[in-house]
Amino acid sequence: MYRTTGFREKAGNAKGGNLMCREYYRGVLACVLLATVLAMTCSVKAVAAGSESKVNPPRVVQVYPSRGMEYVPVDTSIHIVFSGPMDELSTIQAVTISPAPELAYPASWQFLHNKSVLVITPLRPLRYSTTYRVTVHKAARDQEGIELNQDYEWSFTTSQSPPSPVEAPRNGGFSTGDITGWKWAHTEDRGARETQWKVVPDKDREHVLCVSRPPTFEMGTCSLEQAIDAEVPVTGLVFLSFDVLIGDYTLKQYAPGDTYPMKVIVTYLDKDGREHSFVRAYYYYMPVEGGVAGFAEFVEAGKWTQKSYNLSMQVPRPSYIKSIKFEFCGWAWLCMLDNVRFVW
Ligand SMILES: [Ca+2]
Repeated sequence: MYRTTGFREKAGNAKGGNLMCREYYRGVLACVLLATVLAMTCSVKAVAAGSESKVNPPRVVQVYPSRGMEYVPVDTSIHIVFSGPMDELSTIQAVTISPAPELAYPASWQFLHNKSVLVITPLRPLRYSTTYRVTVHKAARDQEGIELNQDYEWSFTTSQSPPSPVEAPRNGGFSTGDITGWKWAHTEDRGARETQWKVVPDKDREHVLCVSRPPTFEMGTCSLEQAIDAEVPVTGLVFLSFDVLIGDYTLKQYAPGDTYPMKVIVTYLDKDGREHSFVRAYYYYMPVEGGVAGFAEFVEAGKWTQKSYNLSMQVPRPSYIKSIKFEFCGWAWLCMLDNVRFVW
């Protein structure tokens, strides 16, 4: 109300009690008040500055994403609407975001509407399924050098990671009851007993792939392969996961020749189009001689184990995945596989 009084006195003095002018200025005052309520102080200040020395501290009047908002797209900008024009440097320094997105100065910081709106644009998308807390500390000053009354803080939560655009590989859970989508190959000596695949239930799993070979005197190998032929994002995570179970097997010597009861090979291209392989092998029995390769991992026999690999950590990282292949090798074995999945 002091604003009204101050203005009226000034208006009154200036116009020497002219009633029409008073009415006119009352109308103007109503507009000024409305404008104040709407927090458009840039125009208010021009009117009010001459009439009074006391000025309201700036404040945050609106934010986007709004307080408590969920499912916010990860490529959002963060908008902070102030009650009036702000001092750029102190305002930028007064804003903290947790967890911290990747920001560049000055590219990520844009002031609009006579510097009353700050738009913060991270260099990369925010994380999925993450609650971000934004704080505008009271040290943010307006163009008159006046700080906020108090810190302003709010948070919002980003959307969940979308599923991969394609199911890769197809039928990775063998839910079709067979190996649709996969290419099966096997090699044995002539007359030797063949490797077999079958899709079977196992405990609470409805369909798992079981690859087995009965005891023989000759070495044999088989493989299950699928072309993926998919570009993967050059930033962000690329995961491969699957569940593996290794039963009893006769092979106890893994080198030379990298013969393991089970091996996974992902063939991919880097951003320059060069081909690379990601290889992991699984074993249970300690080698009788020769040791194991660096890419071999011990797994407990007869127990489902979930394997998950962050392929984006490979150097160089994949930009195109060509294929995935599982190899089985030895004189006799029993391996099970389920839930083969790429996620990016
Ligand atoms: Ca399954």
